Amino acid sequence: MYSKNEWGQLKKVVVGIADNARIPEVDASLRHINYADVTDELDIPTGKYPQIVVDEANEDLETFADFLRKEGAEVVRPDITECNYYNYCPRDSVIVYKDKAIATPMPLRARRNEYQAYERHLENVHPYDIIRSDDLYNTKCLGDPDVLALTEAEPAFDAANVLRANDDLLYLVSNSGNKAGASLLQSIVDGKVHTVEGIYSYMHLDSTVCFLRDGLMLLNPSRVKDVNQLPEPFRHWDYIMCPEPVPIGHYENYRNSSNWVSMNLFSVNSKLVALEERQEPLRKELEKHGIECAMLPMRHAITLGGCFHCVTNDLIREDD
Ligand code: DAV
Repeated sequence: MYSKNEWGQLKKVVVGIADNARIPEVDASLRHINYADVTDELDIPTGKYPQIVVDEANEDLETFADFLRKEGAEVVRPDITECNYYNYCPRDSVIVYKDKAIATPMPLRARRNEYQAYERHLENVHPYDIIRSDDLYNTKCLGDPDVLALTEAEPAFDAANVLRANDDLLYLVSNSGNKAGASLLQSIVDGKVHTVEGIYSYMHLDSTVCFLRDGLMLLNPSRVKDVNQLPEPFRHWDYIMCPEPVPIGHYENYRNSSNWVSMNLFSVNSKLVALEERQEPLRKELEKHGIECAMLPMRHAITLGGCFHCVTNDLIREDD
């Protein structure tokens, strides 16, 4: 059985790799989903990431993998392949839940086969592929942050739009996941999919909400002002409002996330998390709730768009 929450004792995990990471040539999907705010397409830096970024990211991923091994987890890695995007964030391409591993219908065309780099570590993976015709991308989103990138033409979502809490799953409707995607997920999983809308329009849920244990979550106060913006049953959970992130910078004009990737932590269990090493204010808050923090480097979390939650896929955890 696969894991079904974000916090049970970790047994087996995929940790990403940065080799061959690149920004693909601009097409309708990349333009609308990742760069709707860019006025001039020529400002999008396509091609391979600089080697220094890849090397430093790999060093930090290795440090993180060593830490997880010392905590008793089996760590597996994606194969090093030529890629159209990257294998740095295995979180985005597959959601495991109870008896299922679902390669989600990712809306970015360049990412459609990304799960294959670690498919051999999964049992019974179901790929849900889609056409990704131009109708899936809403041109009205260009330059208008209030308009989402995806239409409802076909179900599309990244696995990272979802967080698992035993029998409940929280699904963010945003640029990287539409409502049809939530319905598709609901038709596959044995759990209740709750959608949340209007709190964050860009990529993924895991720099906005983080589940720490059953009944306790970390919230991004710039996106969630009131717990009642969340669906039941999460309105009744205790929560920690995340302190302002300590900025960690990014490499030249490569910027794939906000500073809030600071709260993209990864739980070894409900009492120990891996946290980006400069986030001391968040560490203090977590410690008040009995959660110890391993302060680890992830120098290119903003450059590449992912910290410890994004760069993992926690395949097996003990029930909790
Ligand atoms: O807050 O910019 C980070 C992406 C997480 N996968 C943000 C989204």
